[in-house]
Amino acid sequence: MKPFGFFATAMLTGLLLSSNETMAQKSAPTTHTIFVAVIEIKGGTSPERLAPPPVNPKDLSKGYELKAPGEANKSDPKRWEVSSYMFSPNSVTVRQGDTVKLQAIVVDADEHHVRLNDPDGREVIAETKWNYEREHQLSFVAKKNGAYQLTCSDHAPTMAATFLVLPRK
Ligand SMILES: [Cu+2]
Repeated sequence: MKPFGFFATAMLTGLLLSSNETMAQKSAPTTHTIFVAVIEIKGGTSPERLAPPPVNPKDLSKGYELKAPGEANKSDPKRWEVSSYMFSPNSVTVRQGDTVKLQAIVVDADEHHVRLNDPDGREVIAETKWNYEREHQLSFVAKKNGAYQLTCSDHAPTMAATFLVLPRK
């Protein structure tokens, strides 16, 4: 009776293990195509409505710009403007092992020197120039959990996008 009982227990354990293994099976890595627009957003007004900011936004980030009255619009010499370069979207979440393909288009009138670093700060994609009015592609495999950072060195630290990599479920 005992040997049979042991055998039956071993069989049952085996069944439970394989059933747990099935439940813990992870989803297969996938490829995400992310369409990214490289944009410049602007806002402006006149000093009668609101004075220009006391701090030059450029001192906060190279991605910010202030055009003082007289610089923003020749036909409206009082108008002043602030602007910011951005990636849109600038936050994307994927799972570890997924492939991320960026299909970018630069819709502002500037060029951008873009690089990608992994969660440990290591360079995944070396700096490359993205020209205005042109489309650009880059692709990487999200090998590590954590935040991958796409940064433009001309307009850092605000011109950046985060690819948050979560553990595979
Ligand atoms: Cu830039």
